[in-house]
Amino acid sequence: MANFSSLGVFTRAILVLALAREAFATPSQAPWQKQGHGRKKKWSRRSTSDSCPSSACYLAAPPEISAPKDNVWDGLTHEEAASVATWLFSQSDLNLTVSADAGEWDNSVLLVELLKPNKTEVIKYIDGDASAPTRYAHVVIDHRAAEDPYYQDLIVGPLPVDNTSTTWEALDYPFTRKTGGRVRNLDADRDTLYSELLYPISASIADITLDLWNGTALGLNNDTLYMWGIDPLWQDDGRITLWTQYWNSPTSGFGDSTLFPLGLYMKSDITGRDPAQWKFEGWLYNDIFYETTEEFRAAYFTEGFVKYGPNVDGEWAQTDRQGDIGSRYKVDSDSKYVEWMDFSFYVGFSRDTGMALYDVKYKGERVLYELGLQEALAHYAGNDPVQSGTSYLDSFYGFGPYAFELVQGYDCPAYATFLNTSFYTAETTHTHPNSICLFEFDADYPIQRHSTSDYVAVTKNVYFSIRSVSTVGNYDYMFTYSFYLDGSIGVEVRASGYIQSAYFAANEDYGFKIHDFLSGSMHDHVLNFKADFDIAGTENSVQLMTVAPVTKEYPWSGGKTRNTMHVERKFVESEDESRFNWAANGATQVLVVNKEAKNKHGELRGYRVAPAGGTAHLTVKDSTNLANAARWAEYDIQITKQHDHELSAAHPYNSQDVSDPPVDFSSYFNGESLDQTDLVMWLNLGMHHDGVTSHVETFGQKNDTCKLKYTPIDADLWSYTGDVVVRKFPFDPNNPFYQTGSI
Ligand SMILES: *[C@@H]1O[C@H](CO)[C@@H](O)[C@H](O)[C@H]1NC(C)=O
Ligand SMILES: *[C@@H]1O[C@H](CO)[C@@H](O)[C@H](O)[C@H]1NC(C)=O
Ligand SMILES: *[C@@H]1O[C@H](CO)[C@@H](O)[C@H](O)[C@H]1NC(C)=O
Ligand SMILES: *[C@@H]1O[C@H](CO)[C@@H](O)[C@H](O)[C@H]1NC(C)=O
Ligand SMILES: *[C@@H]1O[C@H](CO)[C@@H](O)[C@H](O)[C@H]1NC(C)=O
Ligand SMILES: *[C@@H]1O[C@H](CO)[C@@H](O)[C@H](O)[C@H]1NC(C)=O
Ligand SMILES: *[C@@H]1O[C@H](CO)[C@@H](O)[C@H](O)[C@H]1NC(C)=O
Ligand SMILES: [Cu+2]
Repeated sequence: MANFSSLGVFTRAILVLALAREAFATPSQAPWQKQGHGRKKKWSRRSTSDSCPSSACYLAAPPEISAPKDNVWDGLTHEEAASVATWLFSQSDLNLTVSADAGEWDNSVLLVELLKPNKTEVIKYIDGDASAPTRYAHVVIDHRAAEDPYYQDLIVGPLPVDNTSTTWEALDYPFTRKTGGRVRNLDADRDTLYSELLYPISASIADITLDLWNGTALGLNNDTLYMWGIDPLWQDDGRITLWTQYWNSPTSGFGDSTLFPLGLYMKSDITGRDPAQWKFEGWLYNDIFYETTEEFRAAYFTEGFVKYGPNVDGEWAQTDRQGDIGSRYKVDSDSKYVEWMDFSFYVGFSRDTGMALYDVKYKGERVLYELGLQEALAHYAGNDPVQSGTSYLDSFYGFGPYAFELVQGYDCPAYATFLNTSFYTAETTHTHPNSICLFEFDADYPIQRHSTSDYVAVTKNVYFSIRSVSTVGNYDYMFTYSFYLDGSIGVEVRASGYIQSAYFAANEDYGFKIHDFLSGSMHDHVLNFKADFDIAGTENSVQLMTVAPVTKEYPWSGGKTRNTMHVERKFVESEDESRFNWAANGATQVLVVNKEAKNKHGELRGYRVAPAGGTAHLTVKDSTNLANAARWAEYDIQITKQHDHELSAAHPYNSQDVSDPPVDFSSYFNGESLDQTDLVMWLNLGMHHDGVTSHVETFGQKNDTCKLKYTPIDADLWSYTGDVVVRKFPFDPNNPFYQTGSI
């Protein structure tokens, strides 16, 4: 394959339909390399040769090369770090204690690393003949041997260390606050805090914690509760305030300890280093603040006191593999019916709009009656009448007739399952073989992971895609619907092919000059999808959940307000308010829910609809070209009550009578209630386009490729070790050890 330049487009727009109140993954994919072919589909298949030497058939290690310059950002060597550590401990004015022996009133070394060299010096080295910049170490000391403990940033050098020229000085040039590289340490007395304050107070209500949760937090080995709290500490009016909460203990090694809060909170004033000055300041339970233990105790033992249960570790909280690995996907090729994991759906196909999905079920319940393309608009603009006058509505040409055979190994993985599509034209039925593909794929990131000091869990993000490509004129639209293990569904459009270009003269406001007398022609793509959700039945509502900043006083905030945020919920009541755009900063979640269907926690069941990588509605307002032919392109999200007579957002002949088109989408909005009714979402994906040039290099790829043998790249999962630790003081380079711990 030769190098080639392309006036092509590689762009995408994605929506995710995610299960509400579940984490979801955003799909993303690497751009693929375009074959150089136009309307006549001719491509050079790359040969798969068996004549390669057998060694070449394995995934070869990348060749070793030599960097042109030293990597001056690469950190200290073991020897440098060890020599700095040794030197620091010989500086009596630093008064250091080795970390393992250091208590709350001893100084210790927190960090020894390379001080990043100044760019001014580095440039002279990497771009010129200067020698590499002098190296310095950045050191942080935890200075706790003082009434006012502090962290101290130091610069130590020059390196290598010697006893005459190496010095330390405060590092503060990178900081805006010039206080000699010192920052106060509010965390110096962690052990004393528990032993002198938190455990004794916890002991004073041990009868209550036993009664509530059959446990205590006393600092004993048989504790089943523990306490931790806010970060950062409250720092108001010169006082330091700590809030701690009780938590249940995990019963497994999965690192899920953040899932078991118990809802009882303790407030204390921990200003200064003298525990005698610290003060317990109250309890909070069920949003009621009690200033003293006596007050809390009295309330607790009063009849009618509301007690809630504990969160308890169990399978629900754990990330280990549960259940068997089952069959993955099944296809009825004749009926075009597909099952993958907990999903099932039917594939429909039409001349106007190509592939669509119907009766999409998750765990046996329908979530979408219909999910499919309605229309694709390419609205151009330019200083000439042809570009300015062009606004293709592509269903006129049809997506079905242009859904050609897919290229195995390029459009879809070679192992994909392929389906045929057919359409009627000129008294014939045409079949395009292999024009829909179905395949599983491993995302380049896991869908879940967690590590602890002695356990790691990670789950492959295997997803399932169905794809077709319609090449309508110069443009190739690649449509992909993807299904994920977390229940989410991705809708993705990628555009490729050739741009439509403009003559360059006086066209500056509409694009870039990209060849001798050529301009890219700016245009908006907007593609409308119908998503007819049915959540636990057809009667559904749309909830808008907005995260909003708020200034608020709480029962526990001591009469002061706090600047924070909260969630505001409302429903889209009718078609009078059901055409809108994605909120700035992703602040508003759009949820299709069923008010009558709650999950076991009492929350509404539903799907969230979210943009995931670029959506757009039409920039042009009240388009002169289109008049009423594409009102569907005006907003990101539009919701109507379902009617059998409001079947599609568009009509393939809308372009023939733009003022009075066969389907004027805006007339669907006539104030009907959207409260618990069968509703349809009309969602736009889009891209703002502008031609630029690109040049594709093949980076020395040979024509012949060999089949990859996977055996040598299978990972040995039991070789997982964790961190390699090399002790620096004393320096012990020959005895590394392994540990996966929090620092
Ligand atoms: C040095 O640190 C120790 C505690 O490790 C402390 O007792 C002593 O007062 C400190 N010396 C000076 C001069 O600060
Ligand atoms: C790096 O730049 C800072 C800020 O200009 C300067 O204070 C510092 O001395 C420089 N460091 C070296 C090693 O030249
Ligand atoms: C620096 O001095 C220490 C003792 O003060 C000595 O052990 C060490 O060898 C000296 N290092 C160098 C490089 O002279
Ligand atoms: C309470 O905790 C103790 C000790 O942890 C345990 O032996 C006992 O079974 C627990 N009781 C209940 C009711 O869970
Ligand atoms: C926990 O240990 C302490 C001290 O060893 C003991 O007094 C207490 O009874 C134990 N609590 C339980 C619930 O076993
Ligand atoms: C697809 O079309 C090809 C070519 O006409 C035919 O051989 C094949 O059986 C068709 N597949 C299905 C599932 O209909
Ligand atoms: C690849 O094949 C083409 C046509 O056979 C040939 O012209 C070209 O030189 C080959 N390229 C390489 C890198 O072998
Ligand atoms: Cu485009």
